Amino acid sequence: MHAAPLAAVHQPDIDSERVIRIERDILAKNNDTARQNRARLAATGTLALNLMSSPGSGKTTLLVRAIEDLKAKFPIAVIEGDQQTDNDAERIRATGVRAVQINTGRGCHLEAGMVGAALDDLKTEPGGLLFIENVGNLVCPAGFDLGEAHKVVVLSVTEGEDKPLKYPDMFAVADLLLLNKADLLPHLQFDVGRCLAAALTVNPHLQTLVVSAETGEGMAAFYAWIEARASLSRAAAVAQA
Ligand SMILES: Nc1nc2c(ncn2[C@@H]2O[C@H](COP(=O)(O)OP(=O)(O)OP(=O)(O)O)[C@@H](O)[C@H]2O)c(=O)[nH]1
Ligand SMILES: [Mg+2]
Ligand SMILES: [Zn+2]
Repeated sequence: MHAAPLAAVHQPDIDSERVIRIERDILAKNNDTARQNRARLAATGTLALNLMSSPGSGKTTLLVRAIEDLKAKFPIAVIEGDQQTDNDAERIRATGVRAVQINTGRGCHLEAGMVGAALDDLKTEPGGLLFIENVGNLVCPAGFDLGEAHKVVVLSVTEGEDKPLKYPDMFAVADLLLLNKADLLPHLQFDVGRCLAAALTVNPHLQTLVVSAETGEGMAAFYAWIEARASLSRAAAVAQA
């Protein structure tokens, strides 16, 4: 996704056809590994969600609240992606669920191979939830399938209502948009309707929920969304067995 344009911009003398070939190979290999991850998760009836957003939109805060509210109903495991630190994995572990931190170093997105390796460590329990928090970045994580059942994009109201139009790829690949930090709306010039319309312009099939990870507003609808899909994953695994 991003390797080619970045390389081409930073080193204009690189042969662009060669760059495109390398990029295609990287994505093909990633897609193969993602298929293996998806098969592994399907076998145990695990519902995997890939959460993506720009840095600081509230992914970890949302996860901590969701885990507190859902951990009595589901076995839950979390894969945390960040360039550096295991701060987010520590925040997740404080809830009592298992979390693996992946540090991507200079890398700006998770790839399927990293998730496969984390799955070896986590050993997800049957019928559970796997949350994958991607590296904070609204651009290239959109291009890398990890083997998840659904991509969830988080956008917070402090980021501006035009983001879906400026970064369309992320909103085009997502199944669900969580518009977070709704508790801050009284303090901002932010038109929720315009923002959601922009997102639907990019992706008419996108589902949208307005939430606050801080106050819990709107979170019940997110849990219902998760529970419905977790039931389907479990039923599919039983049928497959
Ligand atoms: N007011 C308000 N603040 C929030 C909400 N959700 C998250 N925050 C705050 O936003 C900041 C960033 O939240 P994180 O959960 O760390 O965001 P993140 O997306 O995980 O960030 P990275 O992992 O660094 O990309 C923290 O100060 C949170 O307390 C919300 O719903 N309302
Ligand atoms: Mg985080
Ligand atoms: Zn990247």
